[in-house]
Amino acid sequence: MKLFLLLLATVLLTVTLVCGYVPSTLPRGLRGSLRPTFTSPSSSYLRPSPLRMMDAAAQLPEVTLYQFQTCPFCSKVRAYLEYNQVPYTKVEVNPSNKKEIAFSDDYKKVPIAMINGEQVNDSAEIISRLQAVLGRTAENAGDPDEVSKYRTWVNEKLAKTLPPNIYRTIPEALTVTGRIADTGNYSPWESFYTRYIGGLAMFAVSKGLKKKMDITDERQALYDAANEFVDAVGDRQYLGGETPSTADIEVYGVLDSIREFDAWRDMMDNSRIKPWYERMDQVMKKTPQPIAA
Ligand SMILES: N[C@@H](CCC(=O)N[C@@H](CS)C(=O)NCC(=O)O)C(=O)O
Repeated sequence: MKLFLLLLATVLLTVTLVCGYVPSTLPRGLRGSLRPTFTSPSSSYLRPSPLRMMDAAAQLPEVTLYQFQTCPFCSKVRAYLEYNQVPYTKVEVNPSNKKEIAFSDDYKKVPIAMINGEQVNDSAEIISRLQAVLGRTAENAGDPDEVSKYRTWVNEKLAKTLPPNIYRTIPEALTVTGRIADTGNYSPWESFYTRYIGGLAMFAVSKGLKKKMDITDERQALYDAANEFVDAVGDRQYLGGETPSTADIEVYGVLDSIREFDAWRDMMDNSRIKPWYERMDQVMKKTPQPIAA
């Protein structure tokens, strides 16, 4: 019975990491500690580049991001912050007890951001609020309708193709849960279970997701999604034209969350996204990354 409960707890814990397909309710014994893993870079490092200069009147906001390191929606927000050279503090949330976001009464998902002391929930909302604070347009660059369409597509389609791909085989699933265990805010016990039992559980769960999404070949679904975006970009450098739109930044952020996995490498080799991705890499690498505390 105890073994069954532990197994169930781990399945729920891990499934939570596939972004809310099942609500996470876990035993109190599985606890982590508040651990801000990154602090803001020094202010001199953060001077906006001429390319991405903010409105003169706009101030850099104070941002704390409550997140899971491996969550695509969190990666999307990080990409937006880093593209715009906004310093932020990262707080890794323990997926089992979520005590780091205990202040949030109703909303229990990540990302949550505190922007100038105000709580903002949901990746799209966070990015919208940042845009307002930074004095930027919603699209950043490009046609507003097209950018808006692909910003919705990022969450509704692209992000959903990731779990069946990253947990496709047992070795792939174990690699992913190993990475989650390494980067997440876990106790040693949670880390062990997430890595091994969670990996096996996620392999099984991913098959259910695949069926639910009516996907026959998960890799092909990923390549098709990547190619769909590339086709939308067409002859342009980015969807935004000469500079990335908010949708470019969001697609990049979501795909970057699987960068270390086989699915990402296969996507690079078998879809047409590589040239766009490399252009985005260049733009993103010009931005400073958060500094480990
Ligand atoms: N629409 C939300 C989705 C957020 C989401 O599903 N987050 C997942 C992690 S990737 C989560 O917090 N799951 C935990 C839960 O559902 O309890 C967004 O874009 O921020």
